[in-house]
Order: sequence, then C-alpha cells, then structure tokens
Amino acid sequence: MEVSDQIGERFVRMSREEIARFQGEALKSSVAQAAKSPWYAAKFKEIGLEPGDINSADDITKLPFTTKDDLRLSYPAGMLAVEPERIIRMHTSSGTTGKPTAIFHTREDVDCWAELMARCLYIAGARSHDIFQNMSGYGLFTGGLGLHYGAERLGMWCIPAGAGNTARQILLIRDFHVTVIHATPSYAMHVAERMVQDGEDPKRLGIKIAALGAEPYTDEMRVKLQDLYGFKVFNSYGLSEMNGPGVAFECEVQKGMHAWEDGYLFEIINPDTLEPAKEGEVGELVMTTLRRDGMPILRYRTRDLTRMLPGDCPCGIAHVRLGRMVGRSDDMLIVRGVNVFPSQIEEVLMRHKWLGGNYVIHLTKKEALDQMTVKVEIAKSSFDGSIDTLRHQRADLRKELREQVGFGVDVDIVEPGSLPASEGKATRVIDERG
Ligand code: DLL
Repeated sequence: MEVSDQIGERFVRMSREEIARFQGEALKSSVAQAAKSPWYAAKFKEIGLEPGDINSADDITKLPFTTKDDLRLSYPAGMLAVEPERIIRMHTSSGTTGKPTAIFHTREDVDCWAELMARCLYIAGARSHDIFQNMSGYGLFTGGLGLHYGAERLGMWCIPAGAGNTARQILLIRDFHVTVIHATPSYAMHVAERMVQDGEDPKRLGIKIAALGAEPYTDEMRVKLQDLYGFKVFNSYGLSEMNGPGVAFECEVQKGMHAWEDGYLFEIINPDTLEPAKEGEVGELVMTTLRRDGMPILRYRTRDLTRMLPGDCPCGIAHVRLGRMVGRSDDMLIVRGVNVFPSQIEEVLMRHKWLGGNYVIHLTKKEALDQMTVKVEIAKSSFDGSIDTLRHQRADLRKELREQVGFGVDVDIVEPGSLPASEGKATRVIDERG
C-alpha cells in the first residue's frame, strides 16, 4: 500500500473549504446510518426529527446530544446500526461503575480507524523503517489494538509489548533498536526514572518519537520527558466512544493536536448552557462520528475540557487543532492510564460492614508512578481488638479494590472520626500528583 493510502492523504491535505463540504455530506449519511439503530430511531421519533432534516454541517445543532448515560442505557447493543454479522470487533470503555459501554466496529470502521491512527504517527514523523514498541495494555482498552493497527498500517516493525514489566520493556527497546514508542506519560516517566536509578541513561536507548496520551499531562512533564530521553513527545488524544486513540495528535510543530475533521465533527460547548463556546474559549468537547457505520454516535459529550487553537499550523495541515486537555467536567480520575470513578471505590467499601461511611482517596506519585491510597474509617462497633483480624480484612479489601480498578490500591484503616467530616459535599479525592 502506498503511503498516501496508508494515511488517507486526500483527507489529510483537505483545505478548509473541502473539509466543510465533506463534513456536510458525511454528517447527512452518518445521521441516516444512526437512524438504523434502535436507540437513535426511537430518539429521532421522540423529538420529531427526520434524517432528511440534516442538510449541512450547520444543522448539527438540530441533533440531540449523546451522553455516557445514553450509552449505558442502550447497552449492550441499542446503538448497533448494522447487521451483527458485519461487526468484526468491539471494545469497551474503561472506568464504568456497573455496566461498561460497548463500541462496535465493522471491517470498514476498523480500517478507517487504522488509517486515522497511521496518519497520526506519520505527522509526528514516524515512517515504515521505524521500529515501534507499544507499551500500552492490549484488550478491551483501545490503546493496545488502536495503536497497533495504525503502526502496522504504516508498515512499522511492531512490538506489542503491552503494559508493565519495565525490565523487559527496556530490554526490547535496546535489543531491537526501537525508535518509536507509545505509552502513558506516567509510565514513560517511570521507565526513565527506573533506568536513572540503575545508573543508566535513557538517552542511550535512541528512541526518537514518543506518542503519549490516554491521561492528562502538563507541558512541563513533556519537557522533562524529552530532556530525559532525548526524544520528541507527541500528545495523543482519543476516547473509546470515538474509536480510541487516533482522534487528535500533534504534528512535528508540537503546538496543539490536529483533530481529524473527516473522521469526526468537533464542537466545543459551554457545559452549563450547552451553547457553543466562544471562539478559542475552553469548553466541553463534543464529537460526532462521520466515518463509522457499525455504531455512529452523534454529538457525544466527552466531558473533556479543551479549546480550539486559533490560526493556521505551520505544518500546512488545515484540520483544526485542539489544545492540551484542561481536565474533565466530571469527577473521573485517571490513575496509571486507567479511568476510575470514586464511586467504584465507594461501591467496594460500602459492601463491608466493618467499615464506617467516611473515606478519602489520596493520590500521590512514587517514582513517577501513580499511587492510590484509600483512607477509610473503621466502624466503631466492629473492631474486636485483634490486629490479626484487621490485617486479614485489610488484605481482602485491597484484593477487592484491585479487582475493581485493575491495579494495586493501598488501604489505610483509620480511627473512627479521624477524617475531616463533611458539612456539605464531601471531598473524596485529594490529588497530590502535581
Ligand atoms: O484513553 C484512548 C487512548 C488510548 C487515547 C491511547 C490516547 C492514547 P478511554 O480509556 O476511553 O480511551 O479514555 C478516554 O482519557 O475522555 C480523556 O479524559 C482521557 N485522555 C485520553 N487522551 C488524553 C490526553 C483512551 N492526551 C479519556 N490528554 C478521555 C488528556 C486524555 N486526557
């Protein structure tokens, strides 16, 4: 396959006029496709909307928003818009309390996703002669297969290392002369600090490009990582509902992430009024899929806060640029690249009669790796004075928390009444990760 086909160059090089024209047509067909799903069919009926009412990209505001709750309510397959035989892949989003949210892809959808991902890596400077190590978890999480398909499509030598096992990661990078890596920023930092501790210089690994994302990080963190490794860091943004990675990515200029407007229609809204945010203003990112048949999603409220950067990018790509994510409009925590809701923790704690009702989630960093400590009060009546019992109960709790969130959580059992009591809303999260 030619590079131009690998990355969908005709889309990458679109002018603003071409993007506008394309989006108008693509939105019409995306809405018509969505109407084939039980969820949107019912939704359109409820609000009296016919797919024919959508004639241009400006008509987007006629469409209803879609929220995480809608995805949960339509679980497992209410938004499926094709015959199930056409689906070849599903993913779920991480960090849900009860039911996950499932996303379905046809062969064409997976192909389009690979193209979007391949072009992300391409604009950061990756080429077919590069050796790529994917240090991201494979499975339902989209950072594994998402990056993998994009890297393969670009023709890179792809090492699906998966998450964790730092010693092996370093060994593979070194022995196979890896030039491009993908990881979460906190994990990339952990690997570097581990090497420094062992008296090794991460620069000697010779990595040139790092695609880092899946969790928020500051520009200072990027600079620190670049200094440690001597590579260039490219911010990578995406979410499972919109395929996963491959939504927006930095080009070699490293000033904001090009958001692929042939793949998605992007809006920034004021999360309180739901009206469009003023130009360049920070607001909630709302996205509509334009090239996904298996499960089109219209006006998805991402809860991520960002802004569209003004002006043209010197790289010549006309697709709009998103600024670094400022945060989220809800309370989701991202710990070691995994999404965690405080309610997931609470769910486990409240199952235990021997615990009281007051708790706090404490987030810190140890050697650049996120640590979560749950401080929870013991119930006054339940402590029988046996340290042994307490040790066992604490161990059980840690196990359950690990099962719930997928990583180790420390548990600090404290005296009843020793945590700050809330007079209104409780502060459940103390984030000291900087
Ligand atoms: O994290 C997809 C992904 C994988 C993106 C690998 C980039 C690299 P989810 O697990 O559904 O999907 O989590 C999506 O993570 O709504 C943001 O809140 C956050 N997030 C993702 N990328 C960034 C980023 C993947 N670059 C949620 N900066 C999103 C800040 C990010 N937050």
